[in-house]
Amino acid sequence: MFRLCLLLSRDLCVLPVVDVLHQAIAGGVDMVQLREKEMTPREFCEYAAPLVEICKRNNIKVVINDSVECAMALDADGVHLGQDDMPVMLARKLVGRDKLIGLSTHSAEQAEDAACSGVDYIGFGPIFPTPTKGYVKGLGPEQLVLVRAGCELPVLAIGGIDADNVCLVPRFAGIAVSSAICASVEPKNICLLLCQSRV
Ligand code: TZP
Ligand code: MG
Repeated sequence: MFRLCLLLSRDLCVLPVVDVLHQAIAGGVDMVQLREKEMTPREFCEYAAPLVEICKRNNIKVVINDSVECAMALDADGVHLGQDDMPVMLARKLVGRDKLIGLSTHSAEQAEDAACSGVDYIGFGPIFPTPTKGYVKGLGPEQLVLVRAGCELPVLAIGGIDADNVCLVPRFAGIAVSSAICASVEPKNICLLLCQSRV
């Protein structure tokens, strides 16, 4: 089970991305997802390689958004897939049993389907509205109870979570957070606050 996953996106960061990562690690994140939608695979691999190394040195799990190929090339801990990405079964064939596969889900039905799909954890959201992905409406934290009823996998609540609303997210769920950490001038303190809410 993961407590706090940082969704690290360079363009959201106000501090240098390496500083954000170091501060987030110091603040207690236990997973990092590298999420870049605009980079070419070449740019991404060059950008991500040192970040993967920092996570490994600090024993923090690091997963790559979308790209099984980049995850494998970088020897990351795993890959995070969306509903329209490579089917989980095929991704598993490529990455093997020892790597993590996460899957984004957006309804209790998708979470239930994920339960027997071979993934290691699910993301569920958006919990709250968030400009990061253009969601003007959240599903609401209470939906996580339905998700839990149909899916025993570790679940990361995602979408619009910050230090003010995190208390509304049930504690059986971990949280995945991007802008509240990346866009802060004090990422470590935000992470400490977010982590406190999970104990
Ligand atoms: N999937 C659902 S909401 C979201 C993703 C990738 C964005 C999360 O970013 P933030 O800034 O924490 O809302
Ligand atoms: Mg995706």
